[in-house]
Amino acid sequence: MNKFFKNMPEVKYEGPKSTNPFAYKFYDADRIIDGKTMKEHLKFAMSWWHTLTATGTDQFGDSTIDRTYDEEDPMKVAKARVDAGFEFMKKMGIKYFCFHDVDISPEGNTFEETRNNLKEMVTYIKEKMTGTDIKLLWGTANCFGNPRYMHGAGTSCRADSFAYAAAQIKNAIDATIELGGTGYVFWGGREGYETLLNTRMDFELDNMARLMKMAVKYARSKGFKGDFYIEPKPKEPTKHQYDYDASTVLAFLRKYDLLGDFKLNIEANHATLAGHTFNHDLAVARINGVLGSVDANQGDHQLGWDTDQFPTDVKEATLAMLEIIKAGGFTNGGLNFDAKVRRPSFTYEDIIYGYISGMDTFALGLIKAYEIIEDGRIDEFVESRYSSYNEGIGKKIIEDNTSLEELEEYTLNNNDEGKLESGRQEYLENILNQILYR
Ligand code: XLS
Ligand code: NI
Ligand code: NI
Repeated sequence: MNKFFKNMPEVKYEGPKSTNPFAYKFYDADRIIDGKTMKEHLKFAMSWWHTLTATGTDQFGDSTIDRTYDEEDPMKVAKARVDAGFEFMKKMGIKYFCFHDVDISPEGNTFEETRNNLKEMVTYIKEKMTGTDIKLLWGTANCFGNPRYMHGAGTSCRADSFAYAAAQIKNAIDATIELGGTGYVFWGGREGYETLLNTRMDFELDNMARLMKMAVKYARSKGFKGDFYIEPKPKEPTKHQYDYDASTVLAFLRKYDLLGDFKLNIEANHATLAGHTFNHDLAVARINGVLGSVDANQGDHQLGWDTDQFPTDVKEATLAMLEIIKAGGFTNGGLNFDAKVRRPSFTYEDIIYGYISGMDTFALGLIKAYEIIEDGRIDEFVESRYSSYNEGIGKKIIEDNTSLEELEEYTLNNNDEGKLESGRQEYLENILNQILYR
């Protein structure tokens, strides 16, 4: 059990006063809040890629982090990674994980070799899962890293690249089903464009939908009952990503009649790159009934790219949890930390600290979100703000029981428009801070 995370104790809840760096201060897995345990509310998941494979490379430098787990042969490294991952999840009390095909298994020299590697790794992971309560939250295919996807995958100008992506996705779906995953994600890393001078946008979007429809048809035929997700992101790697934000993705899903099978996987740092708050994109998903799963991380206010940091911002987490609670909580989805330790944080301990910060931040967010709901002042204010629609002409408007003519008549005879009331943003912000910091 203690091969990689040596000399590090199991991480347990010790409460806010603890100074033990290897303890949760707020995440108390079995604490019941509103009839559900914290672990059921939050459904934390480990991201295979950032946690077990990412080595700290960036545009300016090589790896700073060794993730070879004392092995050299790629399949042996992949298996050691599974051992390390399960050791880590058990130590942290994390019950779910997520992966891309290439995170769990190395690419071979031919597609057939790649496919065989994946099958072998799925068998290995399945054995590891046996006898544990660790589950797969979602799987996905990395159709962006390999140079063959330089023009896109589903949106590539090359039919062979489209076909290769389809073949890869078929196998990633098989892996997801075999491991009991309840979700399958499409994050279109290269599904976008750099310039309209060489791009047929309509053609590419039609093809992207074609690929998704084939994926749904195939997965359903194999008995997959989970959700498909699109993960919106506005830019990076391409200049114009087709899945810009929650609203853009919703329009796409409606146009291509995919709403019955797809929900959204909202990522914090992607929402902020789109110029929104995290809770804005969660709210857009919620009010449209498609809030499926969440990639929890945070960006950096001074940097304009996807920094994928572990969340530490309790206010942001609280506002996010409010949306998730209002959406009725997670069913097939959960909270995946699409987050990585910083490049100079190269030790195994650093991964543990990263997850403790993310999990404590969201646990505190959950607690504070319920405190806001129980306090009731914010909800009460919002309720009263719209009260002119509870009777009279307002009621007629929201019951779709009036017309421009009637409203003109009403306005002509209305000698008393009544007084407008303050939006009270500052009053509400004071309540929020009072609850967050008491
Ligand atoms: C990249 C994405 C990616 C997806 C899965 O920005 O967040 O990690 O979550 O492909
Ligand atoms: Ni991201
Ligand atoms: Ni993500």
